Amino acid sequence: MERGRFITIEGIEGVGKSTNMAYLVELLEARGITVVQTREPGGTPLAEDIRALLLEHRDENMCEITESLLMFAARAQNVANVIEPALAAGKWVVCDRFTDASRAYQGGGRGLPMTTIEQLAAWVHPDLEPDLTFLLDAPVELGMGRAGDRGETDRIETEKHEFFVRVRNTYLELADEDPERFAVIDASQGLDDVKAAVQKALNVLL
Ligand code: Z5A
Repeated sequence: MERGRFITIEGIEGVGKSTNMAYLVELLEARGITVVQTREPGGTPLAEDIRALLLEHRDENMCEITESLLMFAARAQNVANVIEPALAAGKWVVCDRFTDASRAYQGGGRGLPMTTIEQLAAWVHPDLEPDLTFLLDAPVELGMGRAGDRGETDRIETEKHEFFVRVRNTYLELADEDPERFAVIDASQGLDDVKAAVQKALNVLL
């Protein structure tokens, strides 16, 4: 059986990852492709419990090493129990965030050495890289404004503006370094234009 394809969606908060993931799945299913949707941190019951730990507010400060290890612990579960079995069965997997988020948030945002993140990535998913990564890019203020309309903020969302600027810049650097894998989409456009850009980039892969 032919192995499925692995597509990830990245970007700072509020840029439209969930919205466009739903659209992407719609496009793939319209072509008769079986799609498995997942997200990170999360995607399995245990990984969703880890997600709750990562995002909840608590009195004790979570140090950046703990945060990174928990992100990769959740990822190990998602890769082993959802992503790899689906790809092996010929299904396509669409994942809301993956290791690029660790590179951008824990590497760029928190300042953890990229070599450490790459070591964790090599341990957790030695043979797995996305076939295509959509980077939805927009200024931090715009993303925060859209996300802010939802009300509640989680632990990571309470970070300062500069943190998200570093995250955004790291995402853009990653995309620059690997233009074959990344499709950078201007997410500040209206939703119809964003969707058209998503469709165009997907057609290249298809
Ligand atoms: N994290 C990490 O640090 N390290 C890691 O390795 C991983 C994650 C995997 C949880 O992520 C946190 O974990 C996240 C990174 C960290 N922390 N932060 N910040 P998440 O993906 O669950 O949470 P999120 O990034 O905060 O996602 P989000 O807020 O749900 O945003 P979104 O999915 O990108 O946006 P959306 O819900 O699709 O859209 C937001 C609103 O904007 C909504 O009302 C839409 O209708 C509207 N929208 C969307 N597109 C448009 C356009 N083009 N025009 C107008 N309005 C639009």
